[in-house]
Amino acid sequence: ADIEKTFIMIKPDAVRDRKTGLIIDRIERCGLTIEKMEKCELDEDLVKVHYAHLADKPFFGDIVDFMTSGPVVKMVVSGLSAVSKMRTLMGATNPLDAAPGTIRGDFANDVNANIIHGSDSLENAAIEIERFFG
Ligand code: YYY
Ligand code: MG
Repeated sequence: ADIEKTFIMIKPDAVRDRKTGLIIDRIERCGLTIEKMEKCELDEDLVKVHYAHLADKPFFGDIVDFMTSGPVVKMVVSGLSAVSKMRTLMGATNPLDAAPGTIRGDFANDVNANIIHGSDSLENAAIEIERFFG
């Protein structure tokens, strides 16, 4: 396995509910390292670019509204197989399908407000790190 960097974002629901520390604890327990971290608010244009792959879905407006509803905590996380390890740790996109013990399985109830974002490939990780920290 290679050391990789991935882009992680704790979404507004989790920040509002003060789950940031619990989520960081789970990431570090997996042996992953927080390289960069910043709390910030996202503007609508950035959210639209980030979720452009879903622009034709009926729930796209809900994603934009939700992701601009309050501050997020954005991170660069590194470690062995960090991209896939974080996807496993996060659990399925829909919290109803996310296994117990995963971040979404344990903290999320709603597919739109599903607590955390993580890059889905090494290629997208590089693009997203540049998008949010470049
Ligand atoms: O990468 P991941 O977040 O697990 O899923 P995506 O398919 O990239 O969707 C991004 C984002 O869109 C998801 O985290 C919540 C929202 N969403 C939704 O509200 N309803 C769906 N049916 C699918 C996705
Ligand atoms: Mg995705």
